[in-house]
Amino acid sequence: MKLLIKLIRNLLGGVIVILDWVTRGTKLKRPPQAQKQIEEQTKELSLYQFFACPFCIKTRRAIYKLNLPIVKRNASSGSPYRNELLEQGGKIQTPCLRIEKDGKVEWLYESSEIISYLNQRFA
Ligand SMILES: N[C@@H](CCC(=O)N[C@@H](CS)C(=O)NCC(=O)O)C(=O)O
Repeated sequence: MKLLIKLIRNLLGGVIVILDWVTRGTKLKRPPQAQKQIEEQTKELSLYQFFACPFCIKTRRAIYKLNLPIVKRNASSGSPYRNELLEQGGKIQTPCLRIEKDGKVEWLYESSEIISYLNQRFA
């Protein structure tokens, strides 16, 4: 039964991934110098995520629209990033944005919080 639920969830997630891909439109365009600065700033960010999680898809969509080259870390079972998320972030919940600034690391959970943070900083 658990396996069936997991299968249905992944199938639905796959459908949402495809719908997202088809409908996501265009990325924000910046002058090359501004985009270079963004690339520097986003080096301190990484997104811990599951491929088919609807909250992660929503967050990845915002990242795509803002044209941010943020590294994605797969946090599903068997991945070393899962332990990293649990041990350093505090729980297994995706999406989670790892923010490293001035030698300090912050783990930001909740898709809507992550999207607001990114919009405030990069929109
Ligand atoms: N309110 C959260 C919900 C996030 C959520 O429920 N994520 C699920 C995956 S879709 C999760 O991490 N579940 C824990 C697990 O699968 O171990 C958000 O908007 O980010």
